[in-house]
Amino acid sequence: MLPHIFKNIQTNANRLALVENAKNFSYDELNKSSDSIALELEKTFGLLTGKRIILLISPGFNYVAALFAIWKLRAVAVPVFIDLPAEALAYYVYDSGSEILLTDDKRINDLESLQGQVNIIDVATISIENNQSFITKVEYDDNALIIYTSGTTSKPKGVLTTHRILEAQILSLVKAWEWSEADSILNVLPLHHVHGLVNALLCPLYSGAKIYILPKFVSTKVWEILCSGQINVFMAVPTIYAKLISDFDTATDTEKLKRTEQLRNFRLMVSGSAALPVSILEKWKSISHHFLLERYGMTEIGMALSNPYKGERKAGFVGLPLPAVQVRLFDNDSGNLAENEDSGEIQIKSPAVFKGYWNRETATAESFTADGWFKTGDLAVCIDGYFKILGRLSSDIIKSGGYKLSAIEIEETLREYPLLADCAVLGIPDETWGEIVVAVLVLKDKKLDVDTKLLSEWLASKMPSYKIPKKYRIVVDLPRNAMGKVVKTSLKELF
Ligand code: MCA
Ligand code: AMP
Repeated sequence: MLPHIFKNIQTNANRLALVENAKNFSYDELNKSSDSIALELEKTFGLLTGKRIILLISPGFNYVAALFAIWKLRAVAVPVFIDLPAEALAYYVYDSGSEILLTDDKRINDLESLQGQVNIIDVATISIENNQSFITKVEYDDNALIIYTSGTTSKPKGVLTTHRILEAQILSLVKAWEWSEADSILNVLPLHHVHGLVNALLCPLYSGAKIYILPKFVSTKVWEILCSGQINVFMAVPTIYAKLISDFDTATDTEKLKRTEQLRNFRLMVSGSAALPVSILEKWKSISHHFLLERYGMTEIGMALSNPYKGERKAGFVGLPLPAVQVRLFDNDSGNLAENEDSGEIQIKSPAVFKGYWNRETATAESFTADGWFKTGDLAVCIDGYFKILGRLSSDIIKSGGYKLSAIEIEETLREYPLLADCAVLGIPDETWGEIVVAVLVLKDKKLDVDTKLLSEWLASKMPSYKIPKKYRIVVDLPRNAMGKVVKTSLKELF
């Protein structure tokens, strides 16, 4: 993927690559800036081949320049959530074995507690040397990226991909969705996940297209850029469409007409990362005249299923296998493939499947069948060739606003709170977020109460804010089955 992108950067040197905060950056500027960062890092730290480097930079030019510098150095980029508290960051530094953390002025002053554990570099202070280029020896089978994902174990695991795997993920979408250099996308997604990073950043850069980038989703700002006449592609999670719809509903009739006219001109609008409710699809269709293209993917496999770019899109379905992706539905009860229209676990083989979980051989081996199919943990049916997601095999995985959250991880952190004897974390359905995280608490001293505002503040120092429960209930004891396992379904009634 990188060799192609760098050729592309040179052939497209004068083309506009990124627009951030009304400032334009060409492909050439990206190239030069990433060269300067790579030169500076190599000068300071020596050869960095295979070394992991944490990327804690807001979405924008500096992020992309730093990412390319890491790749030019043949190092491995580890992007993390930009607002991650320092205490939580320490886990990613330790787990990935990163010796360098690249950041910018937004975070540079609040990372003191990490001094001594990792070398912290503010990329914005590296001066751009226009007359010196960095000669990269990057290869397709170099490790390229580690993206952390929550699972059914307590701590997030790093999903490792090489440049070859990344290129397979990109090419499949470039072909299927007909990306070209004439495209211009608005990217409002976080860049520590595949959706924002691969689908909405690397696909356009691979194609020589233009990216309008926002560091954070702000509904009014997004509407403004969508209606600027500069954009023809948009991708988001269902929650973002829900938020845009509720903003649209408050606009004047003239404004509504203007927005509708602008959206009509788009080439492509995509939804993914979580189930798109048909109500949102219908409402967005009435606003934009676009039948959202819903697709299905996962950090470990890139995108696997997609409604067609040309051809029939079906509401409530995630479509058909993407180019080079083999998909099967496996009935884990019978140990056979699901037949006819029966449900089964989605299992995948493709050149876009990850290399393994970072430093976790057992977990990697367990995530594949003996004959090499990746087990997604998602349940689906296939009707007339179109796949429909029915849910997850594990109820401990929660999808909120497109983020995958682990109930077990949140529970383990909660249990460290001095006033709590036990807890159970679950996801409950929510119109805007898909699901929201809620927690049921058992107190050590049953006569006392717990201030849940203080509890949330305590959690905010340990985990990203999107993992913090939005509601709490206190019970005397958690209901358990004969095996001693908490019966979470009965706890849902409390909410
Ligand atoms: C923000 N909050 C959330 C979430 N996001 N809580 C639960 N779930 C969330 N997803 C918290 C905030 O920290 C804040 O907490 C409160 O909710 C309100 O925040 P608000 O400002 O209204 O939200 P926001 O900042 O507008 O964020 C909503 C969002 C964001 C834009 C939908 O969550 C987002 O960018 N989601 C996209 C995630 C994504 O890209 N997932 C892809 C991974 P407080 O009030 O306490 O401060 S999946 C993937 O990559 C696979 C491969 C795939 O298929 O795509
Ligand atoms: P992540 O592990 O964060 O990459 O999220 C991947 C998970 O998101 C998948 O395993 C699915 O459970 C879910 N997902 C992604 N796209 C869709 C979709 N279109 N419909 C339903 N679930 C989806």
